[in-house]
Amino acid sequence: MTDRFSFTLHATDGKARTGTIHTPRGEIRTPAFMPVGTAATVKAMLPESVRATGADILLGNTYHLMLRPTAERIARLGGLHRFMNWDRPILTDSGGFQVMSLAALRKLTEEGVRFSSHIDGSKHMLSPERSMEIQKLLGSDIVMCFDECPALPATEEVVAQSMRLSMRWAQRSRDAFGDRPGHALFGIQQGGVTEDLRGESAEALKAIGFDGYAVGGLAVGEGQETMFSVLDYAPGMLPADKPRYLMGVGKPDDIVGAVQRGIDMMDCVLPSRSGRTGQAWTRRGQVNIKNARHMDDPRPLDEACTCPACRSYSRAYLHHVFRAGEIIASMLLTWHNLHYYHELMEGLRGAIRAGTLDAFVADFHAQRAAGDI
Ligand code: PRF
Ligand code: ZN
Repeated sequence: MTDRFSFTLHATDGKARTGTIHTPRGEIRTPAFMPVGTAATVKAMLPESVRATGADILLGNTYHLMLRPTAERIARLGGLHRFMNWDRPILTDSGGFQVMSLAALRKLTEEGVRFSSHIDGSKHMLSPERSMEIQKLLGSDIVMCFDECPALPATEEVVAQSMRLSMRWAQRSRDAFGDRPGHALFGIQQGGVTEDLRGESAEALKAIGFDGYAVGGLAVGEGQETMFSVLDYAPGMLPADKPRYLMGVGKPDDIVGAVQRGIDMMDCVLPSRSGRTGQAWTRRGQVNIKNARHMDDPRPLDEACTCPACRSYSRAYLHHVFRAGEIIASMLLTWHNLHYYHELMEGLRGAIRAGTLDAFVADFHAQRAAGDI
């Protein structure tokens, strides 16, 4: 254990990197996938089960927690780690992105965003200073700058103005965060799909100086091909000796492509959310457990998977409990999906260390092309 936040690179393979982020609450093996625990829970999972799937770190949300149960209440109860019974690292998103996608009556100014809660309509304000205060009250280990992510498609002028606002907010986030040993503050690059704007954003962030750098503003409907074309240059604009985090990504093939392009951390609701809608992710691609073809199938979801859902239950059982609306369906499918995602990350880390990433990625795509069954 160290009382400082630091990042050690172990190996690279092409642009891909593997390393360890050291925090006082434990180590994060990179490339890392972060399950999303929006409302102080990874839905349908106990924290010890999330850990058993291979998670080193969870993501929490400023926006949801400030509204319910409030950051002040969580602080009085000993902070988010104790509140939700997860003592390992937590990264919190800053709220701006969620305000824009969830809140009503938003009013954006230089100061910040005024909005009405999607829960009860109550009025709130988020600014760089308030977001830093909330993330401190929560006890977050990795704090994200307060930024604005423009909805795409948008004109280059709109994206440029939004990015420059986010860079002014990044400076205010840095000033408000102050010096908190053991806690990290990450900057967020914006600039849409325009290389010059991504470059301008990276230079602004580097001039301020952060403990890590996120690529924001992607996976907002531009499609994988466009996202990858931005990832061909965006991570290389950020410091090589700091973690690089791609926000809100993604499907397994998005993750593989992002890691190949130099990304170290990712988060996505997909494995947990799709577990609750009957979608499973396996080596062979996506499986819809609702499908009638599973009704009499005694085999597991994936005979090569060692998760509890695959070790002890048949496809027929998973199909049945899902169709019957039983809670265990969400539990088992979420467990399987998180296990699959973390096994994929472990495979990527091992391949980068061994210098065999190309072969690993070729095999990843070949197994998916073979399809389920
Ligand atoms: N900014 C923040 N959170 C985010 C994003 C962003 O651009 C995205 C974009 N995919 C997801 N979550 N603060
Ligand atoms: Zn499984």
